[in-house]
Amino acid sequence: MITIHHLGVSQSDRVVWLMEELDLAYELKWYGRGDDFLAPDEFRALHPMGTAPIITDGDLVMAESTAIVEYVSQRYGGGTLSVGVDDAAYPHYLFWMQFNNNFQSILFMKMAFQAGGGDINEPNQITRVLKRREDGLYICLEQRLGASDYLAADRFTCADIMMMFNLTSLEMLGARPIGDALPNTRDYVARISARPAYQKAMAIAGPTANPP
Ligand SMILES: N[C@@H](CCC(=O)N[C@@H](CS)C(=O)NCC(=O)O)C(=O)O
Repeated sequence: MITIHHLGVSQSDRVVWLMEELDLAYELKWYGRGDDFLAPDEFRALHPMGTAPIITDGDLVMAESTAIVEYVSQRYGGGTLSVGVDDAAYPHYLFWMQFNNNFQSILFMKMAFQAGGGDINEPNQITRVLKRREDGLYICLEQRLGASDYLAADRFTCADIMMMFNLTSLEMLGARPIGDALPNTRDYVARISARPAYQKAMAIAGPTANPP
């Protein structure tokens, strides 16, 4: 059985959500964050990456949520929440599965810039690049969600599981609030949040959940 090594308030809630969508059994092991909000030594000892999520599956120890989600979907979910290479939506699936790391690289660059005393509103080469790239991410989301109810295909897929954390939990770290300025994305968040498996997963392991 897969064990999800879950760090409180983290992207490992995606893996719990996927398991609930697929109705798969799993063990959940909680780890609390330290005073520095980072993963504790016990968690970091699991894998050299030291970032959440990490899963163990027999001898396999795996990090990186995009890889974990696709692994579980294909190996244990029959690929029903993935998009196959022969499907017309396959290029969209590839793009939106990678979007998470693009999205977070811009956000963390912005955070690092601000933590170093940078003023994000002062026009210079760095702030121009950051703003242009950040704008691009949200324009891309709005356009896609104006044309499709789901990101990768005309049905719910793993790409939607990869996206939600960025549109909800990451606001606390400086991601743009998803409100009236982003109406398609706002409606998408409402649509996906209504899924029973999402609600169950967030109650178990979401940002406001507590260890059992
Ligand atoms: N690209 C990685 C990012 C993982 C990541 O940054 N995880 C954060 C939690 S959301 C983490 O482990 N933070 C604690 C730390 O770095 O010690 C993934 O998708 O798995």
